Amino acid sequence: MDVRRACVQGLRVLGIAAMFVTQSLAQVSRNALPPKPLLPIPTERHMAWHDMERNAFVHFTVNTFTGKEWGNGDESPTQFDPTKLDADQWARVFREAGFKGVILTCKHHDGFCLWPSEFTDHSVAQSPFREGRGDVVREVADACRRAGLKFGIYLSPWDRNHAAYGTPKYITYYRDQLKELCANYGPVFEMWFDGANGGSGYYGGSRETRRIDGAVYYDWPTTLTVVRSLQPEIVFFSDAGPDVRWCGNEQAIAGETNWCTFNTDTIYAGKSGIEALLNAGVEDGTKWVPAEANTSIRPGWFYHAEEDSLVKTPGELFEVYLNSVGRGSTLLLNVPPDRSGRISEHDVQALLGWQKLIEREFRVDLARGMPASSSSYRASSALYAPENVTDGNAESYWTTDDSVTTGSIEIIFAQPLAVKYIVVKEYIRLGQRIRSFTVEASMDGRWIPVGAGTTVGYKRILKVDMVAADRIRVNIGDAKACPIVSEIELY
Ligand code: FUL
Repeated sequence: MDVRRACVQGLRVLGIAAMFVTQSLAQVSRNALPPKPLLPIPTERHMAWHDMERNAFVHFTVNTFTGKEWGNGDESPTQFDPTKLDADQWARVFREAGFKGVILTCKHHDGFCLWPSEFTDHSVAQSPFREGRGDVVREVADACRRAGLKFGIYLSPWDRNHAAYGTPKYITYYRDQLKELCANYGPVFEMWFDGANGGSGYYGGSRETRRIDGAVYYDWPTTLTVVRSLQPEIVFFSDAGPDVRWCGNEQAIAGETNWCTFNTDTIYAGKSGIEALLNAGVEDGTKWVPAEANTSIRPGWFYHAEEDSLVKTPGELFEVYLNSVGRGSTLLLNVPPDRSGRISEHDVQALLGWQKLIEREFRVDLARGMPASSSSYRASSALYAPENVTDGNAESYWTTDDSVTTGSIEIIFAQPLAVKYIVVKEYIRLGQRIRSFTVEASMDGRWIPVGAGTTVGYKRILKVDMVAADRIRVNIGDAKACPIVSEIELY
């Protein structure tokens, strides 16, 4: 073939290809538009928070030195004396343990401030720590930044030290402190508002019981606006939101059914008796308020030497992981520093053992890159084909036509493989949809049921009795709208 003929033929091939591209683009735009979001959907702030999966909680104050869990507010700041405080050690351990962020109790219910607040003397400035010139908040925030961890703040609304607690003057004080913390320590990823309001306290010497109506007294909407203006990316946690809700228990057991959706009428209410509601969420809730699951590595929130033998084992922490992250929640695990100001070796070993266990159990995703088939897929377009769930890309997904709310995806192995965990992820950017699903495994063409669940959300991990399978099938039995699955991983 001479050069001229070759060129003409080449152009013809290009022309035909261009025609196909134009045609298929037209088809895509007609039939295969992505599903419309099923409201409510997460914000970008929520998505960044979901992606963190595991954060460390740090309870540290005068209680560490008095042996209490709730200080009365009359503790002398001179009792706060961590002589070997090493925030870089905390950050190193937390990073190695797989945490992405750290939330520090800058002030617990006893009112003692871990930073030299200009609005009170009841702080590190009056303590022997760094001869009164120290700032624990600064050291921790800086160490987190150096270690690539995000930093978050806990500032107890209830203050058993402050003379004005219960009056409007205290709300001004509380907001001034929030401003100090939000303006001077770099980006804050999460603000943790504790719901506890126990009543009795020192209160500047009055030593009495003060009761407030939590839903009204704190005027949360104004406080949140103040904080948001200083930290636009912050996520607010409280018992019931507004950004992130409590999972309803302090064992970090997220709901077996766990909707990220919730209703605003329950926000700030501080009501008791809503634990079950917080745990499960509200299927038709009008706001995206996912559950955060918190617990402590020890029986108490603060360090007590007598609890050294009661630190959760790596195996127990792994169960905590499955019950929280494995049910679509973010885990907030408390690891309290000891009196020297370091994370004790007992806790370090438990955390590192836990991380090793997670790495061992989830080492190789057997589904990655494997062929997949499905009962149907949206507009039969490759954009929504079942292979998207095994491509390791959280942004691609399998979905069905709008009229279809059930479906099966099958992952096919070249030879039988042993499977112990099935991980399913919904593409929650378009809303949480799946109400129930089952999993089956095939051995020589015979299908056996191996697991079932209700909601999926950000991530759902099902532990199954080890099966040797040549195919695994995930069946979406019920969904609020066409189901959208971004990943299926098998370990
Ligand atoms: C509770 C508090 O009373 C505990 O002391 C601890 O801070 C825990 C995380 O929240 O409401």
